[in-house]
Amino acid sequence: MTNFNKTICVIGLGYIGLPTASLLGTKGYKVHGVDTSKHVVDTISEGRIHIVEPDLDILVKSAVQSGNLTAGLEPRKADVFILAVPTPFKGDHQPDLSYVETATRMIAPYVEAGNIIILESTSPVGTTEDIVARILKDAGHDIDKDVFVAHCPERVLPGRILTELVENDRIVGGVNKIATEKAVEFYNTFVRGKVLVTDSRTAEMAKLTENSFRDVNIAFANELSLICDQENISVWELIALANRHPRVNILQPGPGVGGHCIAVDPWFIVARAPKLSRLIRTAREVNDYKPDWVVDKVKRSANKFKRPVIGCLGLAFKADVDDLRESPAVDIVRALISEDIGQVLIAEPNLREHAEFELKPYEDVVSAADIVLLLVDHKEFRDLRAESLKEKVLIDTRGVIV
Ligand code: SAJ
Repeated sequence: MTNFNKTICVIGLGYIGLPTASLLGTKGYKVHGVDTSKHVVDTISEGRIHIVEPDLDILVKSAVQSGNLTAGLEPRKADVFILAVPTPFKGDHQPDLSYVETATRMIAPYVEAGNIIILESTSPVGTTEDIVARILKDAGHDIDKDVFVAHCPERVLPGRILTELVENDRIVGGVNKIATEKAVEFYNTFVRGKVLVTDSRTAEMAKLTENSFRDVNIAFANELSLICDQENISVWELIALANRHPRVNILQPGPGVGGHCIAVDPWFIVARAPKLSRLIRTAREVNDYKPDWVVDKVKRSANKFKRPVIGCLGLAFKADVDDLRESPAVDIVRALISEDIGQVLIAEPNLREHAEFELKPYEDVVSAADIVLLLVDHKEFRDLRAESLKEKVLIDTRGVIV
């Protein structure tokens, strides 16, 4: 398959869809991206971006300027359709697959014999077959002969998306053998990592497994952090020592697990196998409890003061990003304010402003604080030294201040 003259339609221009669309636009494909937001479509059409990701602005600008990337509210006919829409969960931790369903219905009238349809959104087992393939079948397409439906889960790390889109190994699973072959051929045109071959259900489960593995490992670290706090042992020293064993590799504790992936995906396994996934569910509960524990710890320290100034360092869900989705730091700051535990000052060096919180330079927050609460290990905070904070109470949820 040569890229030139091949057309691609990407549905969903968010953190995965936009980098993918613009990358393909610079690899010789003619790409049309679709989003439900007019603001997103207008921004991209002007060669600009609506999300923060290193180097994405340059890539989008060059793809749009070359005419290889267009954006619109409606799909167009294409050789390959890529669905990169959100798959959140509902209040009861059940997956919300309405975006996948809507996106598939949206492309169905544009799909023609010979087309490849790929679901990249992280999805519960069976989604590619039961939603994408079924809707296309109901629309009159022969999914065994004419159109080729496959799942290829995205696996990129925010902050490194453009590198990982090309370098990471990819897992590709079709709803049948021919669909797998067609999808593998497509990914081999732009992926430098290995394209690993399986069926769609295993591909779906593989993605959920990767993020659940990380969640369970972080839950182990977070549980150790509670035990060590009670035992007056440094959990970071403990983990560093244990990790010197050749077969031990524990991740780092923190204020909780955030982001739109690791805090969400394990629930997709639990939803389909509630009785069998006790460890995965417990890990989620352990990680979700950690922000409450941090708030309690601040409260206990605050009791020593009349009305302390609590300096909160960081709001993002992890280091050196501006992404606040599912961020435990935000939940903690909100709880400290709503419970009126003291005067709360907030620093987030990756944001200029925030709709809900007033942000201050981190040096001012540190110098005014009675209690310094480090929530995110941003590079700006890594220079702080315990020695210079010894007049203050220090609660370092990431173990960066030495
Ligand atoms: N965290 C810890 N301790 C650690 C590592 C992470 O508390 O030792 C926390 C972070 O602070 C953050 C959360 O976990 O709140 C998640 O951060 P992350 O860096 O582990 O992962 P994400 O959500 O940015 O990206 C993950 C990646 N998955 C894996 O590494 C298995 C990425 O490759 C996936 O593509 C992405 O989820 C996704 O889109 O599913």
